[in-house]
Amino acid sequence: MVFDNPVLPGFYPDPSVCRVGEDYYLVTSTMEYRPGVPVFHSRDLIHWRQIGHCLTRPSQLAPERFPSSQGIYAPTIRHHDGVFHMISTNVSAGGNFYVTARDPAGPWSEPVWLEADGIDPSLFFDDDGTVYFTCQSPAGAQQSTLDLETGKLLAPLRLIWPGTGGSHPEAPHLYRINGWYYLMLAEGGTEYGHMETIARSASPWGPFEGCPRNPVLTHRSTGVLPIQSVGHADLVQAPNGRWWAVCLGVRPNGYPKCHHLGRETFLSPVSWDAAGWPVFGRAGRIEPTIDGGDWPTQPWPPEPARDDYDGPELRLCWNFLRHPRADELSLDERPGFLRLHGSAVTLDDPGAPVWLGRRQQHYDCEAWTALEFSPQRQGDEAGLTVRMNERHHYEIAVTRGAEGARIIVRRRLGSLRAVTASAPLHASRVLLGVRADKDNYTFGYRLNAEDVPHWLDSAETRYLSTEVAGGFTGVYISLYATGNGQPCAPPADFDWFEYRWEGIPPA
Ligand code: 6LW
Repeated sequence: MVFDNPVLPGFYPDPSVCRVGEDYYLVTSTMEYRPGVPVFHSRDLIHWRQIGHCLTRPSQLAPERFPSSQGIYAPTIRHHDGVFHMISTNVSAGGNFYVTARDPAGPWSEPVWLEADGIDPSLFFDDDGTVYFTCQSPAGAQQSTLDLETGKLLAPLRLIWPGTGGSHPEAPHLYRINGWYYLMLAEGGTEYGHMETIARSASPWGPFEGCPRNPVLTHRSTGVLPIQSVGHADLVQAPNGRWWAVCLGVRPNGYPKCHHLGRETFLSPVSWDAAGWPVFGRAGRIEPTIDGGDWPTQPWPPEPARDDYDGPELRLCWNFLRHPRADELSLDERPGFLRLHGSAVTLDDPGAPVWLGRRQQHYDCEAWTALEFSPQRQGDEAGLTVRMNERHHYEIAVTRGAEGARIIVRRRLGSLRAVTASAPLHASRVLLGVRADKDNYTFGYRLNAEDVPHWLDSAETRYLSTEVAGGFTGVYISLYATGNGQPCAPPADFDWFEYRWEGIPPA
């Protein structure tokens, strides 16, 4: 069986995986987006489908306005005694916590908050019933034992392994394999120096002996490889004894290298050498196409490209920005439409605009929406935005100019904000779209679904990249409404939204 990486394209960083019988479950970080921490299910580690989120209620994730790339960091998922545990850090409010569920689709429990500094927490359930809590510290992996009932650490955190000297030792995971305790660690920072190292000991407290081949996974100093920044890995063993790892990585584009889809989830086969150390992929490298050998696959039916907003709930791919929307978004005020009541908050505010987004997961893709909106005041605006953060986004929108409604393309890049194309609009219904390739977004509109698009303007992808915009997230394609400083007078009604990537030829 040959498979393509990433197995979860788009902004799905810091993956963690566990197995229950023949089923695998995976979680990733969500930062300022909600609901928090998506849960994916797979039968083969290659094909994943989302089944829920861990953090769906304000009591789990308070409606605070997390700055971009803050909020929910690196989760770990483990299953023990019929219960799933997801442990993570809210770096903006509260620190480390865990939630539990018997059904990984949810609902998940209220959070149990821990008194422990450090990010990237992890749990390990030993055979004797001891529960280990391991997390990052600036000096390396630190650890304590934990009373799961109360969330109390049973001893002060103790440094157990400093790593191999790389910067940012983080994301420690402890495992027991063949009688050894293995401690795996990310080092080098999540950027191009990222790597994964491993050590082992007869005791969970060390002393840990590092693998002589460390780092066991890295693409640092291999600028030509199409996948970069690999690290932050988690191991899992299949029922047939085979080992695999998930990790994060990026797919840079162009020169100088940039990536705008975020840190994505990759899968690597893992074998063990004669001395009992893991070998990731091919000699510590992960390729875009991997021959996984004899391995049965179980794909899921494809997700529909179009959302008609006919159902009572939003599909799991949709996220809110910083705030769980209640009053400002409705699927039943106008049946068959997603209705947004734009607030005063603008797309440039580090607040919570009325916004609903899905990840851009493919370099070559096209997204369209049908919008019914009649702006009444200058400032009333609704449309489609391609967002990295509040300082780096592009939109095609309907707004009101001096002579009536207009379609505009706007770019917000750092301190620059400019409308770069516009056209008058004499209808209350319009289709707005964006076509993406590796290098450009091209924005257009149609008055009828059968029309050829009027392409208005193009803008470079690289200015929405992590290298330019900073942060830990990736681009979202989103619907929004705003009054730009005052509530938007009319509602914005979106009839449907479509995201296509298969069969889209490169522009
Ligand atoms: C995460 C840290 C990291 O907590 O990035 O790649 C941070 N590693 O482990 C945010 O995702």
